[in-house]
Amino acid sequence: MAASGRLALGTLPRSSWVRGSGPAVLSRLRDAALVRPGFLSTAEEETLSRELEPELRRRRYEYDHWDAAIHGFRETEKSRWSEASRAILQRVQAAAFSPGQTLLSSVHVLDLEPRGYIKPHVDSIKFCGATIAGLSLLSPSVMRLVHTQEPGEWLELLLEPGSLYILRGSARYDFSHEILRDEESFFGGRRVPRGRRISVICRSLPEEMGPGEPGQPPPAC
Ligand SMILES: O=C(O)CCC(=O)C(=O)O
Repeated sequence: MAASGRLALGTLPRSSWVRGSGPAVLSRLRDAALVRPGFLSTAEEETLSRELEPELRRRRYEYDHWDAAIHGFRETEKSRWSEASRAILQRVQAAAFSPGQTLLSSVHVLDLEPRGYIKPHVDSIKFCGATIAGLSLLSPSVMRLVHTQEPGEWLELLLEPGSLYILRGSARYDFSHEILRDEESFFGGRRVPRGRRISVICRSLPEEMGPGEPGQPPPAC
């Protein structure tokens, strides 16, 4: 049943997952801000969650200082994965990155508690290249992108569990991104109640950096 539900997702229009301030921004970011709903099978979601849970459980949720980008989170940088998870991450790499792009060697895993959220930010160019790709597990959420110079230009991405989002080029450099807190978690008129959410985020290497020297990114890069 779950599998046929996931197949049906592919027939829905893009507007079911991406909405924006107007047709121009939607068209301009068509290939720069993408959601692939149902990218993971239920079994793949469980594989990742089962592997991550023991590592995350050892950590405490952190709450922000006045200027921190994330509230109510714990995180880890993971470079060793089971064979099954490696296969999933290879699918992410093939779907989101071009063959010429090198990825950061460790994958950022972020666990937001139900009241947790991520404030608007642009990932530092010191720690992250042109592409960010994230898998969402456990809870749906809404990611909002706002143009840093033209705040009237925005996109919202509905991130269901099992979905993959990809931000590249202009969506990554010219727009801030955030994960909305539960009280503000709406996709258009639709309420998207937030529970605990785990994201598994792959990033390309900063353009000027060699593969051996990635820095240690702070929370939210
Ligand atoms: O949790 C996510 O998918 C987004 C994470 C994020 O904003 C970041 O690490 O820069």
